[in-house]
Amino acid sequence: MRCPHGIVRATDEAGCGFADNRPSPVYPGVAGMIESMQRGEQLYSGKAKTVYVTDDADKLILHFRNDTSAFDGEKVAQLDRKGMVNNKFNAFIMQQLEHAGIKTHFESLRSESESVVKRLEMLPIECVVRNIAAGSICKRYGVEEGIDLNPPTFEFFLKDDARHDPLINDYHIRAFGWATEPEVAEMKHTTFRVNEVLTDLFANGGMLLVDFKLEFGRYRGELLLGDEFTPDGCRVWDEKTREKLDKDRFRRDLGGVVEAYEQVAARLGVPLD
Ligand code: AIR
Ligand code: ASP
Repeated sequence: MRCPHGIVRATDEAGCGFADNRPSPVYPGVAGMIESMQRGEQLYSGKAKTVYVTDDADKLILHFRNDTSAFDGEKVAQLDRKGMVNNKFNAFIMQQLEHAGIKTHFESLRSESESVVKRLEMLPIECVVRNIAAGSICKRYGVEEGIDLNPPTFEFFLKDDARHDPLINDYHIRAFGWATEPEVAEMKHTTFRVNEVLTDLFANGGMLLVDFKLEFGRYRGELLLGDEFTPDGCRVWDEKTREKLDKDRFRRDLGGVVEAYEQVAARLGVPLD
């Protein structure tokens, strides 16, 4: 059954969690929309998510764990509520992007810390757009954190923890067969489009989207946005104070990591309960 917001729900009575006067796109509460999809064998376990096969060969279940890691897995910790927060945060962002015409793998929330997604053939590439200098770009080029980047920069990284995700370019991607030329063009185009959509969204919540990382995969001849969009994979600062509200709080031992993620969620209107 589908509510007027397009959210699949178990019964007619179960609301989708949205008042009708809410601006679309809308976001489903977990209640009333637990999918009947069976969780099968574990396919892969990453640093913060575990991926399971399902009874549908085209679908996977992502389990967002409480584990958090940084510096390519060198620093790890367990943070209460993080799996739940990131699962719901990611669902919200993916639906905002879908609403803006960006194709993603997201299907539905399955539980507090699980989502159903399309099974993609992932490309081993990370796409990073930066609006403000922070993190590795500052170290690499000796620039000061906080400088506005005009135009926003784009970088490809190879997804390879053992090699510390080296910076790569279009030629490496094509020469080593990590993606095709049209896919390279589409990844860049879509990542900049995501930047436009999300920069506005975060600005409405009084926040600066400093930078973020996306991953893409193939699905039935198309390239879809995969993986996740959460405060683990982006930098977000308070617009006025420039307080860090993302995984840099963990990387730099600033404390209040999940509290910051919850604050970002609240400012964006992501329902967490
Ligand atoms: N990122 C890249 N690899 C893993 C992650 N999470 C994200 C960071 C940051 C952006 O990509 O969270 O938002 C750029 O990271 P860096 O380290 O290159 O400055
Ligand atoms: N390399 C990323 C970071 O430093 C992700 C990770 O290592 O888990 O946060």
